[in-house]
Amino acid sequence: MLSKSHPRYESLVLRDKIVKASKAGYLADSAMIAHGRGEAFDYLLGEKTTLPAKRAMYVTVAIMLLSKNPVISVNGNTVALAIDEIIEFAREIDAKIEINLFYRTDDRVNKIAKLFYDRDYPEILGTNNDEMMHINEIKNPRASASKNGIYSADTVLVPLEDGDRAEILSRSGKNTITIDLNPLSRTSKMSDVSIVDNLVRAIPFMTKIARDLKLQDEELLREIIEEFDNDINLKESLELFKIKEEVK
Ligand code: PTJ
Repeated sequence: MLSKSHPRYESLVLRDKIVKASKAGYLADSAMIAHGRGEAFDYLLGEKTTLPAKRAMYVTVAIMLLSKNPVISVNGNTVALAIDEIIEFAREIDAKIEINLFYRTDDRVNKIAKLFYDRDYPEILGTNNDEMMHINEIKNPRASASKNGIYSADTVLVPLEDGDRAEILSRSGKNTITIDLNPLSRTSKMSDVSIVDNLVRAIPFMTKIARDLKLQDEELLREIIEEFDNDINLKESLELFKIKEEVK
């Protein structure tokens, strides 16, 4: 039992989720390494949502609200850390959710799909029953996507995406939005909007933003998007990675 008084309580809760998901058999073998890398970046960021991250999130929500077919991509880590928050966000902005695994196996897909069915979310895409296509006809498993989901999407939000897939998505002309704690990753550099934040903070924050932006004029949403420059924002995100404490 984790004690709430532990100074690293929140971080330990996330580790526990990853460990349980790993035991349940739906995480990639390297999922813990990916999580650990994320933890290290988050530590250096002060485990707080930064101003550039918030800016990128407003732009993300504006783009998704204006999109015809926005899709949120989920992998093992994302499901382990934030499945309920993802469903809530998808419902708030009327987006689809697609299982999109870098290390895809039928068993992992079935296990993840069941987690969505158990939460009364039968419309989950990317399952083994789904019609899968190849983005831009690239015959590479990294380009596979559900016909009604990522394949035909105009906007794709991909937390923790691999660089190859981010590149394929970005080249396909889709609005590619990523959540990645590493501002130097190929994924962050390839994307149209890069949210440098922990997805466990970013997703619920965007649900709140959506509740506000849904009430605003489309013109305001377009202004938010037009004023945004991802390269500048990414540089600002990077500058916030510094050691703020002195060693005694
Ligand atoms: O479930 P699968 O098969 O799709 O596999 C998922 C992983 C994450 C194992 C796979 O995509 C992978 O190997 O990813 P990478 O290349 O290790 O990249 C993961 C990136 O996500 C790193 O840049 C981490 O810093 C970042 N990251 C890790 N945890 C979080 C995160 N970013 C935001 N929020 C997190 N909680």
